[in-house]
Amino acid sequence: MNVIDQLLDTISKKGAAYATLIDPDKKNDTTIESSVAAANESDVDALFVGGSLMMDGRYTERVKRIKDAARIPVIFFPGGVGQLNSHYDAMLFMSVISGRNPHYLIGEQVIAAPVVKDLGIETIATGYMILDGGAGSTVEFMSGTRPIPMNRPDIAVAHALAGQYLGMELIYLEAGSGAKKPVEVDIIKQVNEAVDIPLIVGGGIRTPTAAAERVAAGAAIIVTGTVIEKNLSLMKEFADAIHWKKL
Ligand code: 1GP
Repeated sequence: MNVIDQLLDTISKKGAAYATLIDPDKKNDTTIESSVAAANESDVDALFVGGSLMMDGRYTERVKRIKDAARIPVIFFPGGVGQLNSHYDAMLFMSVISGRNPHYLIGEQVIAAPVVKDLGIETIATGYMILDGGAGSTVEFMSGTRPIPMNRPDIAVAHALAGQYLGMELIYLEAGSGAKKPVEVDIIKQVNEAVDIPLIVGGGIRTPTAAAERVAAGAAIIVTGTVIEKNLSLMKEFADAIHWKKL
């Protein structure tokens, strides 16, 4: 089964899926194997792998270490075309549809596409929407785009619908890694009512309760990164809160 079908199957069986973000940056060099082992053991459904910045030349080597240790799908969550390599099971083939920067709407994708074809990576078309999480996130800076204000569900709904009509398989509502405030429950509700495709929600989700509230509002996939880096044992609590349909 390909990775998108596995995710959709998980969403239908468990109510929602849980992905842990591992940034293969040098700051995580010593914790990669323990993070992946904890995810394997904690009912995490997928690893998202990527980051906005690469601070040394050993990124690909770390992705290989993640893949070698993982017993769940390793999904590339791209910060840029330079992070492409053969160690991913699939990738979010994303366009930053909340922004008006042509490089991140289509430029990176054109550079990446022939390499993706050559490597044979499964692509999952994803409309990526950056919302204002209050922390001036790295992704806002690196994409050179202005985030959607958190008090404008109408703007978020219009973008998500446009993403669906453009053929996206998923919509990603991103408050930014380390956001002060995660994506508002009300925005998730309104976007979920408007579109028919699954919503990924991430950025600033720090507690299993906050994750469960977002699933109840319509999130199909929850992503956590920062909070897990600090406390691996939280993964199981997040997984239990997100998987509301008990098998
Ligand atoms: C995934 O960028 C997020 O969408 C991860 O955010 O690091 O705040 O969990 P945190």
